[in-house]
Amino acid sequence: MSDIKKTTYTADDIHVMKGLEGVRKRPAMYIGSTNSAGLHHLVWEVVDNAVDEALSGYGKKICVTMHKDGSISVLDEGRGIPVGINKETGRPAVEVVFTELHAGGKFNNAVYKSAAGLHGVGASVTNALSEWIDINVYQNGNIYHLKFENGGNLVVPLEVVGTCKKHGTLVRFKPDASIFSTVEFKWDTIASHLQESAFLMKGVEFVLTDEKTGTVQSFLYENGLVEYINNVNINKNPLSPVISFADTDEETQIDIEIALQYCNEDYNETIFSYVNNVRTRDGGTHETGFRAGITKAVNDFAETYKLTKGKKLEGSDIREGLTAVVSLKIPEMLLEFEGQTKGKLGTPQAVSVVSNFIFNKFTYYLLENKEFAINLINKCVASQAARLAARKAKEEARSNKKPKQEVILSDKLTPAQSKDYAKNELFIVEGDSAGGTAKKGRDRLHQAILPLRGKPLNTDSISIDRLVHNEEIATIINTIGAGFGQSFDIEDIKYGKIIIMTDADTDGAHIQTLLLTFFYHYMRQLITTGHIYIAVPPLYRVHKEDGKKVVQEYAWDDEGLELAKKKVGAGYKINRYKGLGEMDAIQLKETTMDPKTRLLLQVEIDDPILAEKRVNVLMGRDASVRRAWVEENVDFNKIDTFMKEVK
Ligand code: TSJ
Repeated sequence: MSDIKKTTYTADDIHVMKGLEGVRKRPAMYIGSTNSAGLHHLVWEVVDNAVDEALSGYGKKICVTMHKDGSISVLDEGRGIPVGINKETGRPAVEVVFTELHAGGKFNNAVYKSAAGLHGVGASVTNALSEWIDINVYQNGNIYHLKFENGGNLVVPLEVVGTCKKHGTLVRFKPDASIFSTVEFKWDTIASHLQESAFLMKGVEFVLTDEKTGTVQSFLYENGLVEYINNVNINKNPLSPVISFADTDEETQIDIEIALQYCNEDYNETIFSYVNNVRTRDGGTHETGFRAGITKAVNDFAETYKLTKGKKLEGSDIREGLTAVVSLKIPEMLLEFEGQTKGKLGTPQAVSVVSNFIFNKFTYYLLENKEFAINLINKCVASQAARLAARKAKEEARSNKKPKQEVILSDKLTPAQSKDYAKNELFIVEGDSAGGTAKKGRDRLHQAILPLRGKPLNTDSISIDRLVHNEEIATIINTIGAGFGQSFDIEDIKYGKIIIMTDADTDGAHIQTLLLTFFYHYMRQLITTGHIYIAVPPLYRVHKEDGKKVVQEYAWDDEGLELAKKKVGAGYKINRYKGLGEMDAIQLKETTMDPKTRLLLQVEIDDPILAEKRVNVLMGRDASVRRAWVEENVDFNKIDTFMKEVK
């Protein structure tokens, strides 16, 4: 039995499981939720460990396989999880990894702690929330195996089951269906996570296989971040090829990789930042440094060559139309995260390290590429001019003694009575008839209704210029009241919540996608500051007449339907709603509009690569690229990956 000591399991072992019991009692505390997002967390915990191993330089391939029995496996070509006896616990290290919370990091003294070592809760959480988990370690010519069942009970202790030449780790598990609202792994969700890792780890291959459908997809990027940008900027009009820089700061040992590209006809600034391969969705000191460095490089260049006419460019002028990926590897000693979700880098050194780095590199690049530099500065000057013009127009409007001019509202809008804008809600409703029902069911004080006739836009024919001339879109811009694009000012919005209300079918999803695309492109702050919502009408009404009274319950999914049947009791009837139009005003109010009882999804950008790419394709100049991509990639029933539930 080579180096495994025989272990006897005694009463002492019981405390090991206690931690896992806690995970089963309150899964959301560890994985955020027990819905689809939580389910996929189980996969990330395992994948991230394999990624860490590759990041430390062991193994260049990671395979994820969705199996027919509903389980999923992850295989790497690393050193294999250590199988020797851990002194503290007297058990094999690999067993500890799967039974103790946060145990993974203890055995890992890599310089850069990444995904798993940072905020990851560890593979033990995956074990705790699985029907079974099966582990094979290929190491020292042996195949080691152990298995847990029912949330972490060790049913097959570590043993050698064979010999082999390779090294690596294979972990396969089946999520516990009694814990999750769904145990169906989603190809798109996993593919997009693996692709993101592949962009960040050039030269490491990620292979995703679905045994049910026979689909296999490989992600391997030799040019990492350059391909990341090329991928998201598809269908845009770039000023130059992707520009990239990499280096390690001697003093701090902070490793920096940055890729960037400027595009015309884009006034957003899109920065994707990462620390040790974990996305820092709330930015932090590295983003601050990046912004400062880029701004100074361009400003200094413009000044040296006298390319601006007097007025100094502002940071926002310089970063309009910029897409960048900033990826840092920071030694554990210097790592600091902030914010509730730890999505913001706090490490103070990162400001100057990154700003000096990008200032030096980009300055040199500008000097070496004068034509690009001049084009860029012309673009910045144009942004500046547009910004100043917008401000001037606003100031003039204010200095007009007349009270602030009321926007002429469309006669399609049924306004809210209150002037307390933050409390007001705008419902953008699919179809005139549902609009009429919503009008009757609304709270007159705070809810406004704007019906949209049919699909507001056709993805096959939109172009940026035509878009804002589209009547439906123009009405939306006017109603929200804060301008759009460059002149959008979130301070001016007339509604605290903007709620898209469509039928729960493909057409409805199509309209949602189009509107979200529009908001993302032209009023991005509305999304990033959490103002955009999707109303979720119920799928079923379960009811019966009980004497003179009607007993009824609504259900949003099949699980809810079962519950509703029980609540209503024998003799129930079921209506299946096919659209908003089938509800009367009272029903629509109760189920979809009243803040006390409705279900809303708050739109957030959960998958930035997909969001950015989708928008660039849908809003891009080339209709044929758009059409091809839509046909191949957009399943309009899958846009839920962008949202989280709220009231
Ligand atoms: F998450 C997990 F535990 F389930 C898991 C871990 C899943 C998969 C697919 C792979 C892994 C994993 C862990 N692959 N490689 C490793 N490496 C280690 O655990 C390891 C190996 C050697 C040393 C060492 O210092 O010699 C240290 C570590 C952490």
